[in-house]
Amino acid sequence: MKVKQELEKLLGKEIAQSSNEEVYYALLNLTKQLADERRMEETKKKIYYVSAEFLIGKLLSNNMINLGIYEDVKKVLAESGKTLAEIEEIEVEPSLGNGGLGRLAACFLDSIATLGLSGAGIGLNYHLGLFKQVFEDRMQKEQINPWIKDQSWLRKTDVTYPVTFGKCTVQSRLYEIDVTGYNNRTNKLCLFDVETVDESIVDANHQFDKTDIEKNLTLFLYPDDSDEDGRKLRIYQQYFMVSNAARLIIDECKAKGSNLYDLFDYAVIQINDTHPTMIIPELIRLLVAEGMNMDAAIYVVSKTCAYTNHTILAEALEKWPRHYLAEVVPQLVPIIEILDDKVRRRFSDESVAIIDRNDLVHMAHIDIHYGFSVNGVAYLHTEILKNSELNNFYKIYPEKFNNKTNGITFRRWLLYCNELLSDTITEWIGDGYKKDAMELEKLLAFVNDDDKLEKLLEIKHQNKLRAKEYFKETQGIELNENSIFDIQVKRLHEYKRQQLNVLYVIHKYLEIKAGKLPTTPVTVIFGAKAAPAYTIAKDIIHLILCLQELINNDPEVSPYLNVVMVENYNVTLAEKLIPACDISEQISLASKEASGTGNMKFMLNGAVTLGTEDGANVEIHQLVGDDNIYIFGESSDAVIDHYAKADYVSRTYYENNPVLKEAVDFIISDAVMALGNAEMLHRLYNELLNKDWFMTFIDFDSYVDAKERAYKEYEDRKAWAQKMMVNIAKAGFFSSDRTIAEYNNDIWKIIK
Ligand code: DL6
Repeated sequence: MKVKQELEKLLGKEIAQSSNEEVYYALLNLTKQLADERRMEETKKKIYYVSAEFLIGKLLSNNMINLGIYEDVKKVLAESGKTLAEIEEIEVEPSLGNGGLGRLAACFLDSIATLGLSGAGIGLNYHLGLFKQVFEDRMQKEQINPWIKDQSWLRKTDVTYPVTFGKCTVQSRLYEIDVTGYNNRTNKLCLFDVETVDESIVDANHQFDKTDIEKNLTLFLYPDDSDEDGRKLRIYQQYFMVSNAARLIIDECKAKGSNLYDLFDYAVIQINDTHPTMIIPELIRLLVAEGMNMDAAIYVVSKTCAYTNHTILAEALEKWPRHYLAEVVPQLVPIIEILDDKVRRRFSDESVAIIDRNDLVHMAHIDIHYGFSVNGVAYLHTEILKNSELNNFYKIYPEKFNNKTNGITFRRWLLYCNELLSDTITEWIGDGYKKDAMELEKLLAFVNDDDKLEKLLEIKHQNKLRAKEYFKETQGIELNENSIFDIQVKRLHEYKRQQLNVLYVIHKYLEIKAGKLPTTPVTVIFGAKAAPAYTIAKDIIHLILCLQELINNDPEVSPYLNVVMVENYNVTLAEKLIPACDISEQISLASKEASGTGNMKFMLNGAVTLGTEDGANVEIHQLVGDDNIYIFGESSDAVIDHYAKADYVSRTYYENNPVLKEAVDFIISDAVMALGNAEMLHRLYNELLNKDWFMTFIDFDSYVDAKERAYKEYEDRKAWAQKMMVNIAKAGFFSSDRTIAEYNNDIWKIIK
């Protein structure tokens, strides 16, 4: 295809004569046309990945890479005096996800299409997304994040369904976004919306009438659930998502010839965490409405649905009061009661019941009893599910449990975000790794090749310069490209322990003040959004922003240590930060991070992990060996034991460790209080001292040791580059193409 002619045909003029915005929209349309040409006939069986989140990121470059026009477009733009980077600035990042769970769903859609599997994502079209984070007075403030433009990747369809709740019926509308595979088929992301949604009901403080379902249903992802109306709104959203999904799936299967008794030959439904769980009773309800008897419907649905668990945190394993469901979706309650009754007849163990003694409906229990597969997302996580969290279920259904270690798409997280590195790898080992990521292991041959090691260091430096320029321009942030980039970017949560990193920063600050200077300066970079109602998480952000102000403005310290918290961390910012990173902070309390996927992205881009033996860090450790990772902290067994015995007392650590005490006390020191809010800082201090549910203090010493070791070893540039090379070489296992091939072979069986 002649890219220049095609583009100029769409523009009606020369590229050089067109604005960046005109070029962006011409590229959007060209890409959509090409994606459409790659649509293929569907196979009999299709995978439906149902998820509350799809954190898809900007799509233009990713699609152009997958469609094979990326290089040509870049060349053509350059000939006309334009760069792709400036064109991409026009694109707004869709706000359809929150964190790892949503980004995983996006990577999976890419790999499903890349492996040539017939599949679709199904979710909701949130108009205002999660929220846009801004910092005011060194605090997180939330703003609406509208992202839908007149022209976008969304395609309006004619598909609509009436969806009935207890109090009203709404009319849905299906929108689609094409999902391109790398040199392969085009699939779809199906996003349901409600015709009557009204963005104008949201006031300047982000408040809106949570009971006005017709108008608010698809406004926000994860609306505030700190009150009853908020929690019910989440149920409305979940039911709306799954009722539409169920009907779409039934219609598509019927159109392909299913008589519904054989639904499982036509569809497999992957339930992504518990948000889509109601698809099980909803499908049963719809099949019964089609004339099937209840037992047959339960049998068919149980053979069609599979469940992925993404967390062992109790707060995220949803339990809804039965009376909420009775109000919002009364039609499902009798079905859920039948499902519960059948479980109770088979098993006397109260802990596996669906409706508990407090009348709470355990969504995960529905998935496990009435799905045919239950998977965790990393080896350790699945072991914890089998041996402790879900052990009572594992004893009943050992055959259902399986592990699928997460993965990431290398198209976005290497080829696109780190072109310097991917071009260099191609020069060294050819481009086979783009289709078979395990070929990256060929890089191991260069682990003693000085020139190539030097080149890796040079690429890292270039990526730091690129990040420096980007953050200067977009956020006014100054980054020192000659410093160690030590990065922790992920959702803000106490279990992820940003607060542990913060305590180290304070410790380092105090050391520098006392005259102990690091050899190479360090920049500790954070990026994280806190859930709007999560008070302590917002307090942690506040502390980071106070320290940023204090440290970066202290002439004694800032030449050696800087703290940076980027605003509104999202996929676009991740693409800039990850290639520039030296040290990847993966410091969750062992047993709490199901997998992590940021850890894989950093590794692939040549960062060295500093982490606990948690989630997929365990597998990274095994792959790269002791010399190429910094592991610290209590083991997951020890942590689980502490919880069981309830014997962790944070104050004891504080009282017995003067270095830790000094760092903790600094939170409420005059220096910090002068910049911050006393109530927030005291609350955080007291939380750590009196509760510290995620055991920050237990790992403080070993964290400081590991970090000091990493900083010291960074000084030996050759040895560090060798660690980088090994990390990149061993990252192939974490390609989402591998993960999806495993889902297909073990669970979905779309292509045998
Ligand atoms: O599986 C994707 C992703 C994992 O990598 C993270 O470790 C895990 O925290 C995340 N889970 C969730 C669910 N809720 N919580 N917490 O986002 O899934």
